[in-house]
Amino acid sequence: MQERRADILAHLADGPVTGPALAEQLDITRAAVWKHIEALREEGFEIASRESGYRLESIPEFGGSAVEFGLSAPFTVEYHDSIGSTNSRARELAAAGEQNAVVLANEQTGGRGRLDREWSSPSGGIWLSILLRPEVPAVHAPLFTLAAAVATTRAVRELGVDATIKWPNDVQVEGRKLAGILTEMEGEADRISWLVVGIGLNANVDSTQLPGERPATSLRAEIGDVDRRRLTQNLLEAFWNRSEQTESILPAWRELTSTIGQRVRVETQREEIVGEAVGIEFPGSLIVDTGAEKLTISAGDCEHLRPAE
Ligand code: BT5
Repeated sequence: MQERRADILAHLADGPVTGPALAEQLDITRAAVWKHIEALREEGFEIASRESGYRLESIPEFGGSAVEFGLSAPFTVEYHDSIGSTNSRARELAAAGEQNAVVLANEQTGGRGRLDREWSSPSGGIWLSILLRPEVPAVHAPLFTLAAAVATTRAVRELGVDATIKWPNDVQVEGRKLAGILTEMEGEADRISWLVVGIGLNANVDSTQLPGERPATSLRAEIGDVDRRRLTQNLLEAFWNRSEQTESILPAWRELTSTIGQRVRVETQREEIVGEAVGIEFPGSLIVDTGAEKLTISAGDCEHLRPAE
């Protein structure tokens, strides 16, 4: 959101304030104040003008300024009603030199999963990508994927959804996929240049619109429609806090996973491994005990077979 608009909203949050008072506090002209108020109204903020001044009556259900308003994380939020892929747009912002930016969409027409799979993104979901430039070596990148899974799981648990994480990046409810994460990055071995963490959360969408071997699920199917603005804020705040304390990510992930202790089949690019998932290690590798040996797997698709005896 434009910085001035954020300032105006911050002033309005404390109660009615007159145009001249706003102009003085922000050191801009009254005409400029009026223009910003009009722009906010166009974004869906209901702002009444009375004798006592401008009054904020309601915040839009969803959108960039709506999510930025009251957000306790240093992100700017660019909103699209419909876009190809928020990850692709965030990569453009990365190329333009930006950081701490979020691209948020109501619908994607070309949503992507891992390995160029399609990610179905109907209107009503929370499809977002977070652009960061963390000062860490490239091998740390998987931690941010895990942090996104932790943040998403915690945010939906607060709404009463019994979600768990399936290694490495699926948020599930009773074995059905509720959210997926796609991390992309560029950098040298010793330093990440940019990192884009894409989160796709099936929020206010019909689960019948979603694919998947076992049909996917949505928040609408689990608990009914949710306040996407608050949920997105909670998710972004949780992600930001984790990304600032990377040592907290693995312990938090272990608490929320349903993979450890399961018999699993993991398909990597080279082989298929079957065994008991016994742990996760920095920076996010799964340890599988095949009976003959313990293998450390850094990437792959994991299927839960049944709990290990
Ligand atoms: C993922 O891939 O789970 C990563 C999904 C990341 C999507 C976000 S949305 C915002 C950002 N912008 C993007 O373009 N992408 C990111 P993977 O683990 O490969 O799972 C993909 C598989 O999940 C597909 O092959 C389908 O079987 C299934 N799938 C597709 N759409 C789904 C949905 N909406 N919900 C649940 N499962 C889905």
